[in-house]
Amino acid sequence: TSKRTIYTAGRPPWYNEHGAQSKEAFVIGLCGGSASGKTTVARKIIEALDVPWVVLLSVDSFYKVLTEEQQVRAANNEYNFDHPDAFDFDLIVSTLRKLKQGKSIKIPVYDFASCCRKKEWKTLYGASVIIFEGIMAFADKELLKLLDMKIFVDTDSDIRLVRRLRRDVLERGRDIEVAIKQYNKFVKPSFEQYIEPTMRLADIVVPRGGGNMVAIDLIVQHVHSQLEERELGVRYEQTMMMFNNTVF
Ligand code: UZR
Ligand code: MG
Repeated sequence: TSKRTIYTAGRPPWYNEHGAQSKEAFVIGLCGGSASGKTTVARKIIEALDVPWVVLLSVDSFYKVLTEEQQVRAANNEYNFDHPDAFDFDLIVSTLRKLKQGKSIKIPVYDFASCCRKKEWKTLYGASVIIFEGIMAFADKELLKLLDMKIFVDTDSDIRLVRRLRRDVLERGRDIEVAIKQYNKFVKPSFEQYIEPTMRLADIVVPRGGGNMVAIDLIVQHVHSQLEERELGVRYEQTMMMFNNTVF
C-alpha cells in the first residue's frame, strides 16, 4: 500500500470539486426562527435516514459566557440572546471542523440559569452525518463553508410566537409578561434582521416545519445519495491500492 498512483489529469474520485477529501462527514445546517420546529425536523431526518452514526449539534451549546455586567442585564431581561454577538462562533467553527474530519470533540454544556458553561464538557464522536441546528446556523461565513447542505425551516411567525410562549411558560417556567416582552424586544427584531435574511443562503426551504414529510423525504434521499457517493470513493481507492499491489 505504499505505492502511489500518479494522476496526470482530473481529480481523484474521492476528492470533491474544492480539492478536499470527500470522505469527511456530511454536514447539514438547519436554520430557522425560534420555535420554528428545527429540532422536530432534525429528529424526523434522523429517523428517516436510518444510518448508524448521526450527531445532532445545537448552536445553543455555544452561547458565550457572560461577564458580570451582562449577567445583571440578563437577569433583568435586557441581554439579547438572539443576537449573533451572543454566540462563540470561533469555538463553533473549530469544533465543527474537527467533528467533520471524524475527530472526537468536546462541547460546552450551557446553563441558562447561570448563563455560564458547566464545568464538565460533553464528548461527541465523529459521525457520518452531522446535523448542526440553531437560529444562527447560517450567520457566520466560515461556518457556512463547513455546511454541505443548508436547510431553512420557514414557519409562520404567529405559529412560532404561540409555540415560543408555550415553551417559555410551560417548559422553562418563565413569566408570560416577561416572555412576551422578550419576544417583542429581542426575538422578533433579531429574526427580521439576522435570521430571515439568511433564508436566501439555504439550498432547501421547508415550509411549515416538522409536519412536511415530502420535504423530509426529499432531504433524506439527497443525503443517502451523497453518502453512497462518498462510499464509492472509498471503494475506488481500495481498488486502486489492490491494483498497485498486484502490478508492482
Ligand atoms: P430555539 N433558549 C432558552 O431560553 N433556553 C434554552 O435552554 C435554549 C434556548 C432561547 C434562546 C433563543 N434565548 O431565544 C432561542 N435565550 O431560545 C433559541 N435566552 O432556541 O431555536 O430552540 O428557539
Ligand atoms: Mg431548539
